[in-house]
Amino acid sequence: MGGTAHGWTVPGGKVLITGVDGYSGWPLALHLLQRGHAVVGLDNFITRRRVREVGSWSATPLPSWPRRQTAVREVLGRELTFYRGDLEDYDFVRRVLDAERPDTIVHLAEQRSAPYSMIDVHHAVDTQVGNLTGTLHLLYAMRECCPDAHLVKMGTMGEYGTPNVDIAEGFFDVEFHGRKDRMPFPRQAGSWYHWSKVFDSGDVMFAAKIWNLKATDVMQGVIYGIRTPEITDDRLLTRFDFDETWGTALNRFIVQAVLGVPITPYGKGGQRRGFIALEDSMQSLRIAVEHPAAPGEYRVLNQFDAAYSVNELAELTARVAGEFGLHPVIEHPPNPRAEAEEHYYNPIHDRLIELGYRRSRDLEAVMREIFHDLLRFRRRLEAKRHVVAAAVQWASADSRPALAARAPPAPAASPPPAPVDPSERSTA
Ligand code: USQ
Repeated sequence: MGGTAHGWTVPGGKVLITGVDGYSGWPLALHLLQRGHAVVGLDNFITRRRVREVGSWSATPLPSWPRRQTAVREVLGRELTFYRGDLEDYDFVRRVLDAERPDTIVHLAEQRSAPYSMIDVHHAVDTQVGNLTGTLHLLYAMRECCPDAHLVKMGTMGEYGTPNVDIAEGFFDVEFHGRKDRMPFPRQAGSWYHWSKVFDSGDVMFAAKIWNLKATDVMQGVIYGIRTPEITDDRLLTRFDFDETWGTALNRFIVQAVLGVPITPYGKGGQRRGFIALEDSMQSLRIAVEHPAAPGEYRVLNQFDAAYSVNELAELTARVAGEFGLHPVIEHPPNPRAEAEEHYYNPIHDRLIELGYRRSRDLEAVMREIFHDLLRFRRRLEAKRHVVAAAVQWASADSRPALAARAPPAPAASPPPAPVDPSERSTA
């Protein structure tokens, strides 16, 4: 039972979430608060700025941070403590950990987009330096201020790539030249972003070993969805990205169906990935928080619910779209990425199930829910339809001209003015 120092009786105790303003961070805060945890959030709002940088915004209008905090108080009747600051500032990180002494740190505050990391050299460097610096700062500050805390670090299934063998859950047994050992499963990432997660994994594994820290590395599959049970009021909606840089596959396919543009499984469309609903990703993170790793343990959880090819998702999207009177076509644009388009894919994902994970939502039901919500925000999608098609090319060293060439719609199609965000001066 964690949290005894703070008087909390729920396992996991006081939880610090870095990146609390993000797509996953926000619903995780709501979920853990509802569950009875004390939650402290930290963010520098950089995702809002980065999404604006590529000319997009969230399909769901995002309240300013102060309004989010007020909504939590009014709807959930709970307080969400918050620190605004940057993980690249070590003094800030140490001050927060020293003041809060959390039982658990869920580290989500990283640049999370593969295409964004592939725009050009500056975005590649920004992604890798930022992600690794933040993680190292957290590890050092944990060592200094709260060495008994449990770190739950957001990694990605994409670290493993798509090998022609089953993918182990972190470690596997190897026999080579007559000798045996248990070793980390090989990493073959597919973007500078995914490689930053590989390097992070090595750093977390090493820190757990030298400083006896408790660490869980979450190999997260592609998340889809717009709601969790705690989102009972529009003020509690999380962000929902759909542009080519920030939107993930299924979310984008549904937006394409709503906009009446072709659904775009890239290339042959046989790319298989592990997918998980937003609600179930929150369930999994909560399970990781409430079942900490042991001191010195570096634990890996492959966190996805089921594997689908992007073709399967495109076909399902088109079918469910029909229920909403939409009749999208499916096209196969040339793949902007460098990835296998037909391959074996069978990652093991047993540990979360052993810890109690159960699928709470069926894929089609979640799709209907997304369609239902997005149709309400259709004008916000219309206003940004020019940023949906792929512009960032893996083969190019500089995709900035292609990004800049995307023309915004004519003024007549502009949306109503967005609510003003006092902390950011615009919505994201
Ligand atoms: N894809 C298409 N058409 C599209 C968009 C994507 O076919 O319009 C394909 C991609 O080529 C890829 C697959 O769908 O084969 C997944 O792409 P994605 O953009 O949904 O996801 P990805 O870039 O892999 O990254 C996302 C999150 C990242 C997380 C990762 C988990 O942005 O933060 O780490 O999913 S995983 O994919 O398991 O690595």
